Amino acid sequence: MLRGDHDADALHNARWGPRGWFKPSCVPISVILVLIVLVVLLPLMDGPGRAAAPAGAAPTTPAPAPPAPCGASCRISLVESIPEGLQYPSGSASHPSTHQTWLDLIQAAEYSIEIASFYWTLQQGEVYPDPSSKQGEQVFQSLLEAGTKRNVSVFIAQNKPEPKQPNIDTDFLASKGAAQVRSVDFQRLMGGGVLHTKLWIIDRTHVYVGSANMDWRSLAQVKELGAVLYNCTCLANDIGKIFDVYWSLGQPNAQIPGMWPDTLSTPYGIQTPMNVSLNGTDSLVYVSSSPPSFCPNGRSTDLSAILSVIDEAEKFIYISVMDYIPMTIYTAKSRLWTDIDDALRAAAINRNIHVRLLISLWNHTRPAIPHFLNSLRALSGAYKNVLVEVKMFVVPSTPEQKKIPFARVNHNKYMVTDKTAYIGTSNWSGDYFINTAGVGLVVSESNNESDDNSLRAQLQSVFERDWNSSYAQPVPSVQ
Ligand SMILES: *[C@@H]1O[C@H](CO)[C@@H](O)[C@H](O)[C@H]1NC(C)=O
Ligand SMILES: *[C@@H]1O[C@H](CO)[C@@H](O)[C@H](O)[C@H]1NC(C)=O
Ligand SMILES: *[C@@H]1O[C@H](CO)[C@@H](O)[C@H](O)[C@H]1NC(C)=O
Ligand SMILES: *[C@@H]1O[C@H](CO)[C@@H](O)[C@H](O)[C@H]1NC(C)=O
Ligand SMILES: *[C@@H]1O[C@H](CO)[C@@H](O)[C@H](O)[C@H]1NC(C)=O
Ligand SMILES: *[C@@H]1O[C@H](CO)[C@@H](O)[C@H](O)[C@H]1NC(C)=O
Ligand SMILES: *[C@@H]1O[C@H](CO)[C@@H](O)[C@H](O)[C@H]1NC(C)=O
Ligand SMILES: CC(=O)N[C@H]1CO[C@H](CO)[C@@H](O)[C@@H]1O
Repeated sequence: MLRGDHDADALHNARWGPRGWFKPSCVPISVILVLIVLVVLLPLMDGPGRAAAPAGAAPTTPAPAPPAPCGASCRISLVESIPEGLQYPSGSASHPSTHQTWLDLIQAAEYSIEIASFYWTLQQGEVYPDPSSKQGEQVFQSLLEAGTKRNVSVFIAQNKPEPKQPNIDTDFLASKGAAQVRSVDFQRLMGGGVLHTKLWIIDRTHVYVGSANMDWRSLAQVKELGAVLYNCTCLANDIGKIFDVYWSLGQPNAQIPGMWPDTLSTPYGIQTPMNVSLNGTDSLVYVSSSPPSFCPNGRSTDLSAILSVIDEAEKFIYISVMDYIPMTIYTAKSRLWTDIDDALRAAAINRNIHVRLLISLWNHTRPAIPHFLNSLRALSGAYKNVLVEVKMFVVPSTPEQKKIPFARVNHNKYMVTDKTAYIGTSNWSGDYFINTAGVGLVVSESNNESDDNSLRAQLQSVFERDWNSSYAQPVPSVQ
């Protein structure tokens, strides 16, 4: 962490130290050099770098700075929100809650908290009075305290709110000096889409990535899945570059550059994952990003990550996403978009991979979704060993819970195969891979020995727990 400060120290020693080049005889040259450096660097100094790594050192560095070594220090854990009232048989997979994990992350922060987010309604228990909104309020108060009393720099990149629906939470944090907030305007930058990423980076050392929005319902009333990484500077620095992209695009009048600065490039992608030990398991990891125009050199796009995980599966592909629809649905005219659908059909038919989809059924499910799911399911048995199974997950509600708007849904966005765990932030419709921002954490084991405790194996257990549960129901038939 504080790579900026380390760099500053190194610079300081080089300049003034016993073997530095700053000798009285070269003062005029030095002055010119310093001026050149200032002219080149100053316009770029506006990264989230004050407490974290400065994006500012950018164009002078030919290659991305090597990440801090992680050694065997990285810990990873799945994190879940299980909506109030949902019950599984005892002994089922269970993981730390999003609520507790977020509180722990805020407490752990010494220097910086960077959050990329869609919208903020942590505090809106007043608008939808429900006792379970306490958890969101607690997270909000804890962030406020970190930003005001603990001298932690809080940086928030959010999707630009609609004028009629301001983010009261972030306006408040900014007005108290607790956070610096930037809004990314997709309408202006991309002509559509949203910042849909849900990402936390603490001290460029710990990370949360997953499906949970900055919404009290995401802690108590919506089913969410994510992962938390602790003491993992190498991955946190890589993921920090994705935050830097959002932060730079949140400046007034920002444009998507034709070429991103090299400091935002990454050596880690589909072909060249990072070799890192996670809880002592040798793992291969990379983080993908969407849309493609937000990907500096080396960053794998989220769609290519998903397709590569599908293509590398040898036995099964289990997918749990809220929406699955092979179309673009937020465009003026909806269009067929079959990139993922084709890959799944090819896996089932050409390679006899067992495919299972667990999609959400709730009040806001688009009527088209069951049509596409039934079309996939109908492939089963078309040829020997072709098996595509689909179920829909329903979060039941009491009459009281039914009154909470946009709650009581399985909001998970992940995929697990016999090789790989993919934990994302996007629903699966074309839009998310064309003009909407999201990320995917892709983890596989670097040897072939099956490790019952790996992240992949744990994610498989979560999928099977949900698939086997009474909440997973047949797809409604369509005429
Ligand atoms: C607050 O943090 C800034 C930068 O991280 C540091 O320069 C300053 O000394 C800190 N102030 C206190 C009171 O700790
Ligand atoms: C992270 O590292 C610190 C210092 O080594 C240690 O105290 C802490 O327990 C570690 N956290 C986790 C979750 O491993
Ligand atoms: C990862 O590390 C292992 C041993 O630590 C090594 O054998 C392997 O070649 C490395 N893989 C990559 C992709 O660097
Ligand atoms: C769905 O919406 C209808 C009407 O808006 C409402 O009566 C019903 O309770 C809602 N169901 C759930 C599960 O929220
Ligand atoms: C893992 O198995 C695949 C084939 O199943 C093989 O191609 C690959 O080399 C193996 N990798 C390691 C690290 O053993
Ligand atoms: C990693 O270790 C932590 C405890 O330090 C545990 O909670 C978590 O489940 C482990 N994760 C994996 C994938 O083994
Ligand atoms: C789910 O059910 C299948 C077969 O019905 C079983 O093999 C598997 O162990 C179960 N998994 C979990 C996590 O319940
Ligand atoms: C881009 C977009 O509108 N995404 C939607 C994905 O699903 C969530 C949960 O329903 C919505 O809140 C988002 O608006």
